[in-house]
Amino acid sequence: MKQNEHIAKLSSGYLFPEIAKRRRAFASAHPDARIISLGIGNTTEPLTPHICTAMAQYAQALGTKSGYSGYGDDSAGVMELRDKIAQVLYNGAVSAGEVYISDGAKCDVGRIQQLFGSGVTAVVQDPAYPVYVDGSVMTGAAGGARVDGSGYEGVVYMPCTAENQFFPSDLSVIPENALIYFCSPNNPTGAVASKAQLAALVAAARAKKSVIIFDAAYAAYIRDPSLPRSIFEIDGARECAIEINSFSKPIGFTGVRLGWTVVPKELTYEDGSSVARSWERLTNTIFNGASNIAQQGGLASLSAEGQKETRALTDYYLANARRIREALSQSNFSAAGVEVYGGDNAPYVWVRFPGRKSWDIFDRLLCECHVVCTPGAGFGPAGESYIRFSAFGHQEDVAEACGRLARFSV
Ligand code: PGU
Repeated sequence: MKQNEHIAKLSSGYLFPEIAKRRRAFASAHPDARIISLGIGNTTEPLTPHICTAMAQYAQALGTKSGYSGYGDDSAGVMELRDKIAQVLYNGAVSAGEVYISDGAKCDVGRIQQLFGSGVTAVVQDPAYPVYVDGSVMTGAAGGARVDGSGYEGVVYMPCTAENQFFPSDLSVIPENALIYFCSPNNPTGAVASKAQLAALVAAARAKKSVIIFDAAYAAYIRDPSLPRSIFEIDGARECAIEINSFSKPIGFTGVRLGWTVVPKELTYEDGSSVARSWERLTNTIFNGASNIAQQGGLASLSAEGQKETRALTDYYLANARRIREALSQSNFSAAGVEVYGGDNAPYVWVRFPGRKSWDIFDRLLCECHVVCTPGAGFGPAGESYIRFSAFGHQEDVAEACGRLARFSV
């Protein structure tokens, strides 16, 4: 049996297991070090009571004749949840039938890549969530070998750095027949695109007959009311965009697993056929629906009580982000020219160390502060010299990590 040639093109392991490996190596050499992880964006706080109770009650009922249920009628999820998402999170800008429940945004990125196949070009913000590029390489959508420090051949990288306020300066690089991955609030930079910026993106995609895969996994962290939470707030997006989203970060479902994808009815292939129809064909074939227990939790989160809990939980992580920002703005950092971005409408703080390598800073923070971050270079060539801090952590751990950062000599 030969290895899938596309998977063979991937030059290194997936970013987060690589980081975990380095952490483990350090921990085994320094068993007394109390390492604090502000690396992977993994939620740490308990499920909230209303949501947790709804799932527990549903799970109990599954143990009765009347409360038991098996597979759903199709893989798209329970209609009540689809409807509630359309109403509560999109104010009716999308319909229940356009909302497809999933086991998480990451899984749906993979299925979307399979949907469009190898004939498309991947366009990404640089830096970007690694799944967009790695997954594209695996499906053969992104050409060739990895060019060290400049990414993969065949992927179009749109640099998003402090110089352009983390929005691509030149959307004309988008080719025809492309899948454009766009994440806002952004992982890793924490930047949120404005309505005008997203309108420009939609116009560019439509002009090039390309499709935007809009990842709104962190929408619940937006506090500035002028910032768009969905691509479907933009006129014309229904003709050119798919939105993926997740319950992981708003309500701590990273382990429970629940997300959704919106495929609007107006979205068609160049021959006029419906993208939603082939999405249904694909998902009904290779996906048997999200856990019914998880779906009840998602539903509970969209009640008035659930929304209150969601707000409190996301506020908790945003307070961590604020604290991390403050620590990194102290004189030991600012005197060395360190710049701090993000963290106000997103749970990530993105930090630039001019003239330094991000893996070097990662190693030094691990060795000297026993704090794990994520090296920016892992998110793409333009992430070099940056590191990402995740705000997902217990408040007391974040406070401890910030204390250690205050003693770090850049
Ligand atoms: N989309 C974005 C932009 C993400 O950052 C993440 C998680 C996901 C989707 C995943 O959503 P699920 O619904 O839970 O599948 N990013 C984290 C975790 C790492 C990972 O590999 O997913 C991070 O640290 O970047």
